[in-house]
Amino acid sequence: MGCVQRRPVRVVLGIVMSLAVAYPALGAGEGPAAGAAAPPPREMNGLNLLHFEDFEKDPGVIAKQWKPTDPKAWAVVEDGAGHAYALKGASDYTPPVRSPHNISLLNDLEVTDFVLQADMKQTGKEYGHRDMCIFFGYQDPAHFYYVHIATRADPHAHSVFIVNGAPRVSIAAERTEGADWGLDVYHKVRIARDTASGAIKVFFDNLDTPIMTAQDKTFLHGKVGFGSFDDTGNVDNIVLWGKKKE
Ligand SMILES: [Ca+2]
Repeated sequence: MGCVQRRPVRVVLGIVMSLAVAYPALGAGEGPAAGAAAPPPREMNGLNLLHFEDFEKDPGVIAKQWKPTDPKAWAVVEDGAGHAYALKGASDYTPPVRSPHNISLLNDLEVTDFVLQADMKQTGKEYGHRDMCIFFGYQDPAHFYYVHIATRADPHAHSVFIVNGAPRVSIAAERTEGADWGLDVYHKVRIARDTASGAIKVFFDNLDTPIMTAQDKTFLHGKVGFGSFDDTGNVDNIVLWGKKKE
């Protein structure tokens, strides 16, 4: 009985403390916090909520949900008021064709149309190809799409890419000249995919105007994931709305 009575008090205290820590950070205009996040909307663009991950759960449960190219390169770390999923360094992984080395895929879930959102913080040094990546339409190690968000756009950086049994090819129709990751700051990143039209839209902080667009129908379903071509960074508050592959 003693345990039954005490347990709710601990839970409520935990929630109150999480909110108390998280809200000052938001109020100070420092961008999304790494700690507790409000539950996401059940629907986005007509798509149902399929997955929400804030990395505050049991590490064993989290580990089963993700499949990295090298498990030793990733860890759930303390960050600000809570925890985040950190790509700490180079993965011991050589892709079959020229494409990112550091990938962690959300296991056991394939989507067709989707909206994927996350808070992302780049933790590497500043240079032109300073990047973080989002993966989708993932079929196998040589067939997938990825978005590379980097400081300066060029043929191999800051674009939407397809890996289709050959070294990656930029397929962006429109893109900005680059993105400023800044220092120790989380950015809200969102990818919207519509398979009927082939549309791919990428948003960075501003969720109204995309920083990149593309149109492609090569892969109409697949897994999603996060990572970097060859840098480091943290991911938190991952939300996936979408249609599961039948
Ligand atoms: Ca978190």
